[in-house]
Amino acid sequence: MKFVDRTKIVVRGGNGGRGVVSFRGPKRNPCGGPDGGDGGNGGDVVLVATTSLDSLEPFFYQPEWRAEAGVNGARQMKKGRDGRALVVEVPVGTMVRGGDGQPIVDLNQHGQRFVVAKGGRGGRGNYFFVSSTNRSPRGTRSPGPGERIELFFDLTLVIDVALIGPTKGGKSTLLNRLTRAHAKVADYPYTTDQPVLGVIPANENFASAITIAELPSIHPSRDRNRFLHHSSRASHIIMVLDASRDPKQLIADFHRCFSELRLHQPKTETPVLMVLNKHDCCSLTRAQCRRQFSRHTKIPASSIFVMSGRQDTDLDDLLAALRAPLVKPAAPEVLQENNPLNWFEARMQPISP
Ligand SMILES: Nc1nc2c(ncn2[C@@H]2O[C@H](COP(=O)(O)OP(=O)(O)O)[C@@H](O)[C@H]2O)c(=O)[nH]1
Ligand SMILES: [Mg+2]
Repeated sequence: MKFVDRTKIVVRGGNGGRGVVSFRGPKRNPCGGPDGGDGGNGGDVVLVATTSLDSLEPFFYQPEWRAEAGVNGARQMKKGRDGRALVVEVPVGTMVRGGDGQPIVDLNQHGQRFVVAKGGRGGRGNYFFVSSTNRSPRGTRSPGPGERIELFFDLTLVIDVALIGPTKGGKSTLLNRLTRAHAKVADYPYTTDQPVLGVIPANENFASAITIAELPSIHPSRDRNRFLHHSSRASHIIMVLDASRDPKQLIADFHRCFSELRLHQPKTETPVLMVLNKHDCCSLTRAQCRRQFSRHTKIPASSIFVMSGRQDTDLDDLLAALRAPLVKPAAPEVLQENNPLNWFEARMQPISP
């Protein structure tokens, strides 16, 4: 599956149905009185956030979405049926921007619904215009077109833990150990080129599961590190480093990765845990490794885990640190400054249970 986290789409509400001009009785006989019905309203396009998607891939293949048009009115005052709303599922964590780049809504809760394009209003048939002074109107009101809007989607994964680090540190190995993911493990650089997700299931002691994403390794070329922004909603970041490297290189790896992280994800409150991996190839004891690393980086020793992702069977300490209280996701926010609050509220629909 292709991981797509940015895409542009066009949505259109359905056009309103036409109202008709008609008269009762024989064809075109105004004596029978007008009976032309109204057209139905066009359907809205409604975005719904779901946890069952984790990529914007469907929009990559289908960039245009259109709701159903309203049905035309008919004789005998029959109103046309309203067009059905088009429900478009987007992954939780999708930020929706308008064509001008202005944020519209951040869909960060499962089930959140937002009407992104309104359907056009149905036209009026001539029966609607009957009045004491105009008993046989021949006019109609034209139907409204559905709203057409260009949208940019920006997905930030809603995950609990982000695994980051330089290439070949052992991120994929650790992910596969912690979860049932099948991330590709190989001894060549940049094996993982898109985020890989895994889940640590809930158990009798912990009621909630933990979602972990391995983000592609940090690259010397800055523009290839934009995946790091996926760590911004995580409650923990784990940086996996290769402890078997020369100590100077290890510290340099840490500083390089840390400054890249801050560049793409400036939120400083997310705790960063350090995994010094490949201890099996390291000459120092675990305690020495931890002490030395802590001294040079000022990272507290309690946040440093020296391990061997390949050999260790006991990952309980790391798991206990991850189970520490999770940061709550932000509540839905009003984002579009140009639009008044009531515009926004009218479009935000309640989350169905
Ligand atoms: N000796 C040793 N090798 C490891 C350990 N963890 C991972 N590796 C190896 O390091 C290489 C890179 O691992 P990988 O998980 O793909 O690293 P990533 O690029 O950070 O995802 C692979 O050949 C792994 O088998 C470990 O704890 N000890
Ligand atoms: Mg990998």
